Amino acid sequence: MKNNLKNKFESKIQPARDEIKDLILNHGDKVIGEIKLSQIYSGMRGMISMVTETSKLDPEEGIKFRGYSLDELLHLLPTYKGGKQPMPEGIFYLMLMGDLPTIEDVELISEDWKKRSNVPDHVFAVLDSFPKNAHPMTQFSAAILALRGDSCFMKAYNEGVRKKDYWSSSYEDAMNLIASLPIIAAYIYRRVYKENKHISPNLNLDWSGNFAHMLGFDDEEFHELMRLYLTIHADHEGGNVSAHSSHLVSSALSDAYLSFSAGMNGLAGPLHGLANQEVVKWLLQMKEFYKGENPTKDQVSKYVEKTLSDGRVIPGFGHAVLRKTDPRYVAQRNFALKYLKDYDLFDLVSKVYEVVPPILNATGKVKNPWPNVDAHSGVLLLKYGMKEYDFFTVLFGVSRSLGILSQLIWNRALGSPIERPVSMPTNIIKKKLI
Ligand code: HAX
Repeated sequence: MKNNLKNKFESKIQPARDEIKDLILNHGDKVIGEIKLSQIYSGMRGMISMVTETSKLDPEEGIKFRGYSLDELLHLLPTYKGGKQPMPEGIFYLMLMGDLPTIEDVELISEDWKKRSNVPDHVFAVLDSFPKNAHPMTQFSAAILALRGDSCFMKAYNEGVRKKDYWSSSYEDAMNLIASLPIIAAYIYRRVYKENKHISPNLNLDWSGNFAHMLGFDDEEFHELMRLYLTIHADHEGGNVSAHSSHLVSSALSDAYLSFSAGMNGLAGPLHGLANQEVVKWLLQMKEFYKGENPTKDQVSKYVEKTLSDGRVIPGFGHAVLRKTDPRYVAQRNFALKYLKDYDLFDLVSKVYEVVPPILNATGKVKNPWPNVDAHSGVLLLKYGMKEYDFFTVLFGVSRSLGILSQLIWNRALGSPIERPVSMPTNIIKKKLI
């Protein structure tokens, strides 16, 4: 089987370049949105200000990857032999190529990533130099930077590559980085929590299965969970903090390593990807508060009220764009209904799902009282024995590489410009208005 993904991708570039050139030429002066003063002071909510091809978030319908809803993709993407969950290789193909992969396309990506999964010794030495209590996301981001010595793009750039060919070496960087992330993440996990006892890759497995194996989990159900997990966290259009920060950094022609590491620093914030660890911490604290008993709905309500009156947010609830229950939450709930029915923490998550939205609604200020992806992911991992919840955002990060890096390849192919919006001090804004 010949791996012609790169050639197939190349054939998509010129038509896409022509399409955008034509759009700008014929419609470049058209207005497609207006900016209100309040948006400038509220984190640019609702402003159309960048182009992302890989996925689009609809407030009501949730994420769509190249036009397909998550629910559709859970049925349409190829699955691993005998399994039911989609393989993340498939969503990567879809985001990069714009159309659905065949099983052969997915297997070719799996094979390609296996061949590319090389992490030089100095990266492990960088990780070994961290104190074990350094947050796993700090270690993850630093290791990605340490890998950068291998950047094909920087080498090509230093050798004077032409702008129209930037995409080719960026493609190599993106594929090499995606292939290597599970090794780095598993190394961090085993070093910090499993007495530095590392597990060699099993190259008979797919990307997710091998990752689960290197983490130390060989239960096929956990492998299926990993496939689901790494698929549903892959992308959430371009405006979220991790995708946007990667996009911004890469617009300066910083290579894939610099750009992706920047995105991971954003993902590590508690209002974004770190929320998955915060949810588990909060659930366990609630259980402890009720002396280890599984709280009743009434007790959950009281705990939620207490969290709010302490001036804290309810982790895993709310969203800057979504206005309904996150379809990624629903996908995980369906997995739990199948495999975790009698698990006490799933029962608690279900009670929280019933209790929190009306309480958040009653505050009168929360725009979306419904759960997001992070409200559910942690308990699934706990159930299979992965208890070290400060590692969970690293798993999210490994998945997010698929969306961020497929878009980075497109940005290079389309010659996306350096990003440089305008900022203003309040006194000038006032002068413009009054
Ligand atoms: N609990 C309590 N208060 C909340 C809340 C929550 N879950 N969600 C929003 N609010 C509050 C905001 O803090 C804000 O209060 P102030 O006006 O006093 O500042 C008010 O409601 C309006 O906020 P909003 O417009 O509804 O929400 P934002 O777009 O400003 O913020 C957040 C969106 C996701 C950051 C927010 O809902 C939040 O903090 N949620 C909890 C943390 C979380 O789950 N983050 C993960 C989000 C998904 C993600 O990125 N995953 O990686």
